[in-house]
Amino acid sequence: MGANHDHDPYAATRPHGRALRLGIGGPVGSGKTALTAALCRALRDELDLAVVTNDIYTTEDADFLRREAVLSDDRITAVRTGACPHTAIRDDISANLDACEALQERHPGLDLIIVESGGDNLTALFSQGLADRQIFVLDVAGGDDVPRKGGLGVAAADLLVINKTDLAPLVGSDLAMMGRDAGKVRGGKPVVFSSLRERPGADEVAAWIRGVLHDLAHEHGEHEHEHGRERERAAAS
Ligand SMILES: Nc1nc2c(ncn2[C@@H]2O[C@H](COP(=O)(O)OP(=O)(O)OP(=O)(O)O)[C@@H](O)[C@H]2O)c(=O)[nH]1
Ligand SMILES: [Mg+2]
Repeated sequence: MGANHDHDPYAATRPHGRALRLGIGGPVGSGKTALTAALCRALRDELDLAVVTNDIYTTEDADFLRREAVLSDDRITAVRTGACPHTAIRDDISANLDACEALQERHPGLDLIIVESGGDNLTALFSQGLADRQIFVLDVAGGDDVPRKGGLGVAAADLLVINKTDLAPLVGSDLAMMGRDAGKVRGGKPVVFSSLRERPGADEVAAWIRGVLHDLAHEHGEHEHEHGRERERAAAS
């Protein structure tokens, strides 16, 4: 499994010699593991991928991903946080960083490491020292007033995913209102609606990740170009 790196279109997205680290956070049961599994299936043939999961006492999320065989076992690492889940992604990120570094050592060509947080509250965000980008997953059955109430996760994540749209008619959630309210607090950052039950491909989220990698490669290319020009100017003077 993993990408063929004879021709490595993503090499330029690793300017610091490591994979992009993507955090996936959100309340308990909103669909973080289901999304992680879907993304592995969607991206594993084009990207060199690994996953870190966080659970308080168990390794259930990692076990699920292994059972589903979304990646080979040596690409899935479980971190047992043993405390509030947000502590491990925000305040003391060392166990997660160690897990990422061990994966990186085992698979030097990694393009992307997905770090799934344990289910938490609406204010839980990843430290930027751990995640380069982050996705926050809400569940429509958690209440259609959640985006209006805001909270750091809803407002600040790079991508907000409102999942389980198939349940909206059953629980009476107003999806249009959720989208409008999320838009108001997110300052133009993207929002995606998903039903991993009805559309297990997570196409839009996978496309967003490709876009992030593409932009990073472009930025890196510009940076290299500017460096080259500086070197030329220095040589000419
Ligand atoms: N109806 C419906 N169920 C979903 C959807 N996405 C996930 N689920 C189900 O919701 C439950 C919780 O999903 P998980 O992916 O385990 O949620 P999680 O956010 O990882 O949960 P924690 O890690 O325990 O916080 C599972 O039974 C999933 O099958 C969806 O789009 N629609
Ligand atoms: Mg989970």
